[in-house]
Amino acid sequence: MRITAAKVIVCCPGRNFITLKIDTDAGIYGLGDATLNGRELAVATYLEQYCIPALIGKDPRNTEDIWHYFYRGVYWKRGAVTMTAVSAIDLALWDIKGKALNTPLYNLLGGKSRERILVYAHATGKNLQQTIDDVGRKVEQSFQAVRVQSGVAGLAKIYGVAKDGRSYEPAQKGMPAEEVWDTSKYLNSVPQVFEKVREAFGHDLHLLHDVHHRCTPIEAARLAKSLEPYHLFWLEDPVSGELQEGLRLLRQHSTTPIAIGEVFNTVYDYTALITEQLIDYIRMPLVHGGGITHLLKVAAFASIYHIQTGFHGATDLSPVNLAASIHFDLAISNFGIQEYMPHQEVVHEVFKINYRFDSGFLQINEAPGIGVDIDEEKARDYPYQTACLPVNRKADGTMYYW
Ligand code: CS2
Ligand code: MG
Repeated sequence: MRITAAKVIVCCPGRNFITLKIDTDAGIYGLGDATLNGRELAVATYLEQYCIPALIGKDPRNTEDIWHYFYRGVYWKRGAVTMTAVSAIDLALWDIKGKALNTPLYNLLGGKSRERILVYAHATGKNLQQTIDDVGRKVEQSFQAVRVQSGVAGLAKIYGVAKDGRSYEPAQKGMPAEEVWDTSKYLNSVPQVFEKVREAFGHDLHLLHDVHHRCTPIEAARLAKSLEPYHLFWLEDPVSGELQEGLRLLRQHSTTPIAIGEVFNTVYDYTALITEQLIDYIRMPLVHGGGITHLLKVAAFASIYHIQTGFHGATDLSPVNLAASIHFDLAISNFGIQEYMPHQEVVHEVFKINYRFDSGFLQINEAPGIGVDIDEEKARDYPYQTACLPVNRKADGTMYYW
């Protein structure tokens, strides 16, 4: 089998998505998600200029060799743009492989270790009561795990809190919006939120929280310790992940489980975090973390240290990534949980999906490969629109982590 052509499909059904489509001489094509929120066209250009010409003529079944061709074969390695391009190629090739063997992707990854995958929903609110009400709505929808993000008095905007009940979409059209941050107000507010949520919903509901990279290690240690009475399923991105050894300080002070890595893109971002057991969940998604080929290795490495997966699954990762994640989550033994933010209905005009939510879990059908398809004609109805993630400043104007 040979790759005969490949192209990048750019569309914006409610938000921007980048999809790589690889065609073969067997009449089979594969799809890979290449979406990188706020940097979409950088990945599209990287694929079109530096990857697609080199793909033509290769045997798409040689996923290991092709992965290394675009990883080791590149001098300027790693980084979100480069690895999202590598991931998209890898996902498309595994999609082709499954279709050529006429079997769902999970059968190529070890088969089913479970029949369905536990997911977590997002609950948000500008204030405590709105947040409690939204958690209640997610419980009514049968979610067994809920990420809770609440507004903080005195902060006009905060990560994770949707505007006026709309689904949370942080990238806004045009140049970055500026948000103002106050760690002290935040640290004083969060424990109260979880105290009230536990009072309202008891102790069996899995609760998660995303700090979104905004504490120093000692601040994160204080937060994680203050949340111990509410036994979170995980505390996510407590610190900016570049400083892996920063998690040692947090780990000395708290038993709250830690999840890190949605902004990571190779195993090298994780080495100390995994070998020193500084985290409990790896978040690096297929679309940014080197695809199936790399994440199989990373998940196996993590499993040796009793670390589970908890893949990123926000709406700025496409249905191609989510379906591939479900296949991966079904197969591996150290699956933990999957983030699930349902895409807006308009997204499903373009992406034909093969998974469904049922009573707190996601299930996938028996379609071969990844199993999602794209309607290219419909995609053309939704042209790209420049959109950027916000930036964040401390109250004194200092640039900070968003
Ligand atoms: C968040 C994301 O889902 C999460 O855990 O961290 O919403 C993140 O902010 C976006 O994916 C950024 O594009
Ligand atoms: Mg996050």
